[in-house]
Amino acid sequence: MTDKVLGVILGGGQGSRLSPLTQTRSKPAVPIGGKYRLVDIPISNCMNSGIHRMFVLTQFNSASLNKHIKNTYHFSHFSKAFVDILAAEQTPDNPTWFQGTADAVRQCMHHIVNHEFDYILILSGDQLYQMDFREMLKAHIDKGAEISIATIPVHAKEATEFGILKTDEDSFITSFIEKPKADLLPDWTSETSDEMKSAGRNYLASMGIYIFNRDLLIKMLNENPEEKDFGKEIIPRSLVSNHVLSYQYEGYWTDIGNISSFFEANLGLTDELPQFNMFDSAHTIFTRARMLPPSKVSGTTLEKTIVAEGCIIQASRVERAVLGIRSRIGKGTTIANSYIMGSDHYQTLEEIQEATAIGKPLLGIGDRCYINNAIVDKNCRIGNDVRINGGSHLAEGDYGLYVVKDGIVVVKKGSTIANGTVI
Ligand code: ADQ
Ligand code: ADP
Repeated sequence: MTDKVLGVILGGGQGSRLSPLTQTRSKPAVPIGGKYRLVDIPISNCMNSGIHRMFVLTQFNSASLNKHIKNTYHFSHFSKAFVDILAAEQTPDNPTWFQGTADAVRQCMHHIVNHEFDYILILSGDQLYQMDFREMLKAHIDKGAEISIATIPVHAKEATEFGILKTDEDSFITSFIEKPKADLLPDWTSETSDEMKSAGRNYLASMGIYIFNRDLLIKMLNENPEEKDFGKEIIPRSLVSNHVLSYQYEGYWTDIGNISSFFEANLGLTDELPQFNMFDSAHTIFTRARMLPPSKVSGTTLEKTIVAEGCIIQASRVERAVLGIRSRIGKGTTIANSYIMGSDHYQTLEEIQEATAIGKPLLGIGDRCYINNAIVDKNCRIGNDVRINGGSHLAEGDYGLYVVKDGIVVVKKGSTIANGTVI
């Protein structure tokens, strides 16, 4: 049945919650896990579920997203597979940006309906999880649903950030509220499995993953053009006259829409047994094949560290860190609890000699640095003897070359941090 499904990945509005990582690129292009981009996660979930036709809807059509999709997702001429980007575009009927998730799909519908499909699978672009959508589709069809929503039990302290719902005994949704205020929560508990209950996960949250029957989605988007959002408007209204199924999922799933959740999701990959399994050959995460050289490490103690391809590491110690492609880390440096995204290119020996002669920091992280609780975006030059120590003692804000958010220091893409700087 998966050949009757079209995937639509919501690639993000302005991405302000992930700023400054989204300052120069669109959200789907933000690097994750050392070598992937955010958009690789939903695309890989689709591919591993046999869904090979998808659109990525994005507000900003950045060069890096285009390049990544173009260089990564190649299919045989004999298959119908494609991954296409649809960016917000001005047309005579539509002079505006995407006004919300439903509006994004509405504005792209004239492209989407050119393809044959019975079901449309709508996915968020900023979640980390591995899910087999075939099982969700099977439940949708077997139970005669018109809309299915993937749901997950959550704790009270998270429940206010999600769409929360209640179901009948057949798992059809009877009521839904988008991001309820804390004082409303007592009315919204659900019966969950013993395992979930013992973890205090007594609320059923929407994962923002929807299957719609084609005609119903077209009808709902057309009949009320002022409805901009699935969670706020379309889903609550759909309950009035449609069969909306809750497809409950209890595996690992996390929303990575802001800096601290993005940071934790990345560092979580360094756990001894990470909840998100990158080493599962049944759930390959696809990304660009870059043909980089293997990484070279010298004199470094590595603890719980992910090292992507093409790195040159001479640090003393790296602990609980993700080192992205082409990372260069100098001698005597210590890195802990940090995501170093790496670089888009190497410096030539001549460039290195010239920069060294005038005391200009090299691409990568210099000698004798200490970096803790930080995200260093791509192509940064961190000089020698730099100390970056993130934590709650730092005042939040934008300091030009870096920002502090939730105690995490985020060094902006391409920044040069002078020798001896202390943050
Ligand atoms: P949120 O995650 O708060 O809640 P939203 O901010 O609308 O919903 O984002 C959903 C997805 O759509 C994200 O991937 C986002 O980047 C993308 N998106 C947002 N605005 C967009 C736009 N204008 N154009 C293109 N893409 C856009 C939703 C549901 C909740 C549910 C949570 C689960 O509304 O009910 O619980 O997801 O995370
Ligand atoms: P981002 O990670 O910020 O989204 P892009 O994907 O747009 O960045 O840029 C990555 C690509 O840019 C790399 O694949 C690399 O080929 C190229 N690139 C960027 N800067 C340089 C440079 N100075 N020299 C050579 N190639 C570069």
